[in-house]
Amino acid sequence: MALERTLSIVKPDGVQKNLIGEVYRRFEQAGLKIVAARMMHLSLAQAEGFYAVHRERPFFKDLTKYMSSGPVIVQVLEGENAVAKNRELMGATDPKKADKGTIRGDLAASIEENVAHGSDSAENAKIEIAYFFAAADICPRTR
Ligand code: RTP
Ligand code: MG
Repeated sequence: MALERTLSIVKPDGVQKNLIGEVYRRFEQAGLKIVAARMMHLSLAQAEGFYAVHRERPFFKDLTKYMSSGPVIVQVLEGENAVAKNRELMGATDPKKADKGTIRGDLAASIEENVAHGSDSAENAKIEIAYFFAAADICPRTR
């Protein structure tokens, strides 16, 4: 199976609760390699642009306000089946429904403040990676 890339974000609640290391540990243990990373404090406009697919949803305003409320760390993960593997590691959107052993099941406070974002398809991963990174920012791992 070919290597795949996905876009991951440790959301403001994850950074605030000092969970960056814990989330990265889970990626690395699962064989997902970090090939680009960047800490940033999103503006409201950047959060709105990133989550534009959800602009008609009732939670859009809250979501974008929360996503711009503090620093996040954005990373590109590379590995076999990276999109699905990252979604598996994160667990269900709502931590009440997420399995134990998943990032959200173990660490998230609510359906909104749920620690991590992960692209939901290979096609969206390409769009989301390009939203934050130039091709030259990505450092393919040879070992
Ligand atoms: P994400 O895009 O952040 O990886 O999360 P997801 O695919 O599991 O869930 P999605 O439906 O794409 O929703 C995006 C984010 O919006 C917030 N949300 N709030 N209040 C609510 O009912 C609600 N529903 C979703 C969450 O932060 C969710 O991760
Ligand atoms: Mg989503």
